[in-house]
Amino acid sequence: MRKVILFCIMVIILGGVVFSQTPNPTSAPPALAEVWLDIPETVAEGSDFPMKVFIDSPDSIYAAINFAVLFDDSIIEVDTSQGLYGTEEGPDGFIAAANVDNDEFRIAGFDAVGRGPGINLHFATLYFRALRGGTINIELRVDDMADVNAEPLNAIGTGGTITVSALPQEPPVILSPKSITIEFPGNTGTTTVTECYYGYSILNKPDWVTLSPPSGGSGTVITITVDWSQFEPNETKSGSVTFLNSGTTGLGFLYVAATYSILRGDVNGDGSIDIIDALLTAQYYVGLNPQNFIPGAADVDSDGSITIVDALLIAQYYVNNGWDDGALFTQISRKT
Ligand SMILES: [Ca+2]
Ligand SMILES: [Ca+2]
Repeated sequence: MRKVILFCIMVIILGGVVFSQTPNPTSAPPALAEVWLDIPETVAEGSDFPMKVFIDSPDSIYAAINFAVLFDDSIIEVDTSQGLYGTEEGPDGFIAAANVDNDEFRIAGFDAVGRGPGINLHFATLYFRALRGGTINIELRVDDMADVNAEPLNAIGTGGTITVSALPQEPPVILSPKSITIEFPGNTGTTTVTECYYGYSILNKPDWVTLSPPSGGSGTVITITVDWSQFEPNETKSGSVTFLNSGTTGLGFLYVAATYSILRGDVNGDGSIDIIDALLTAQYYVGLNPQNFIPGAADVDSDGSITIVDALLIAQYYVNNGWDDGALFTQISRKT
């Protein structure tokens, strides 16, 4: 019984071979089609890169294809945010569906009139992202391919090799200088990020400083600006800004010290006490809002308010080349 079955199978197989060759028994079978990947040799870690799919089909019009790209998904991944789910049809391509399943990117498509014959036909562009350093093989597996007559088309898939170059490893954010001192009347200082290829962000900082830009990478010059309105006269504050290395979760620190060292009576902060300071204080008192006026330096009699008395005391200082609070108060009390 087993022989009979085997015989029947042989007849069917032979019959199929004979039948398939019957229409034109003298013609050569069509040349093998090839589906291949144009893979960049080297890409940088963290970068996006395309891979083009080409088809060589010298004899046949291809009209349907189902293939998969296989790769090490710990090194690269499909960037499904680009194109149509990580794919884009080439001028000689057609895509009906695409799906990523970890290390396998499957693509299928059909076209009623087909494309080809020809070689170097650009079927599609696939978009990937390099995750980390390493060299991997990429395989292209053709599962099904058919010509425009819906006859199976013998095809091989050819992949290749790609090397992802790793970025330098650096745990913390390195700054130069690592500490800065800012003194009134200036309010800014700078530091430069010297090593942070993955980019930095600011984890925390004192509320009296702002940093610009708040994120960046190697080579970024950061300007630190002090808000003097949060200081009392002659107060010194210090604190640390903590930077986070986005790639390695390493930290970096910048120590900032700031002193609001104002001179009592020097209301414009130019380093000397003169009649201009008296004038500005008088203007402030009558509501003229003079520019560069430092209220913390103007209440020279420390009574909690800025009045014309403070302006007079500053003028007195200028004339007497020193404070003479008692004498001035005597004069004022006589007038009142
Ligand atoms: Ca002054
Ligand atoms: Ca006062």
